[in-house]
Amino acid sequence: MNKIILDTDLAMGAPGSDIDDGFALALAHADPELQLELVSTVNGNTDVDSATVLSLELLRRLGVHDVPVVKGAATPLIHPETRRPAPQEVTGSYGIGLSPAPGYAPALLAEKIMAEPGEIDVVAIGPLTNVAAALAIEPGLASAVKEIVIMGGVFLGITGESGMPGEFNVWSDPEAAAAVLRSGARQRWVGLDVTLQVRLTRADARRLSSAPGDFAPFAGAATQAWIDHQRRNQPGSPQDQDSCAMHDPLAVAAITHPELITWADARVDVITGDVPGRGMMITDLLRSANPPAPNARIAVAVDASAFTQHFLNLMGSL
Ligand SMILES: [Ca+2]
Repeated sequence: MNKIILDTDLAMGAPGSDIDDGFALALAHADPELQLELVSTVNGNTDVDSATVLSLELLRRLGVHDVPVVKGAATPLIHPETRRPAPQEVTGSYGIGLSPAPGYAPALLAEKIMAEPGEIDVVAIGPLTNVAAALAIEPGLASAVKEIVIMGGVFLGITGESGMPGEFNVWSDPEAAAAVLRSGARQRWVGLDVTLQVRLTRADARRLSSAPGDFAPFAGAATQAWIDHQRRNQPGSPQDQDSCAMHDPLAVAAITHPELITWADARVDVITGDVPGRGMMITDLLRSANPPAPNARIAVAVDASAFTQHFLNLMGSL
């Protein structure tokens, strides 16, 4: 059994919102080899208050009543002015009657991991603000965490967008990503190089919609809505393709099924500061005569059909 903490900017459930964090949470619950210890929320795709109530709401929908949710960072490390207000139509409508755990995500993350050194993986599927803060408040964390598995980065290419040449989670808080990369913690990064290849089609969404259970039909409808949203807003982009990428669930799957992915050791740095390359990764694949010391393992290829089979099998059971 693998104990994990899921750190997420979950938005699934709110109309027109991104869905892959929600699927990642569902996969963490459905995988019999995973034990979800804690959900921590972070500003990213959505504001942190919305992420918190939507996480509580989704756990209720999944019938999970014993996993605490704790609220984390409301802004990136160095851009507090980017804080977004929590929309009343979300915070007033979801998670009614449920409460997050007291305290703050970085503190609870550090406490849980230090209480069981070498036993807990962190799966980080939003900006890395909470993880960086946890590493800062508890210097022993980098060696006590079993591993940090991150959905983030693009290592072998670029997005082709000048406004966001790197991947969203890293671009949102590259200073936090740099802190994680420099921490010495064992870490694997699952980036756009592979996550754009694992996709749900409209046919997959229809199959989910017609499955029994509470989650699958809800998720099927949310998937159709998200594919429609991408088609309207990013037509022809790698995100679109009339299907949607399961970025975050692939990071969860990497814990129990690392064989789905081809990994490479690398020395990774990230461009920080308010510069045009903000959030881009500099990836050294250790091929020179005197390579630098590796600090991460990165995903370089994926068996997309094997992932989709694993994923849909488990989703159909919810
Ligand atoms: Ca996410």
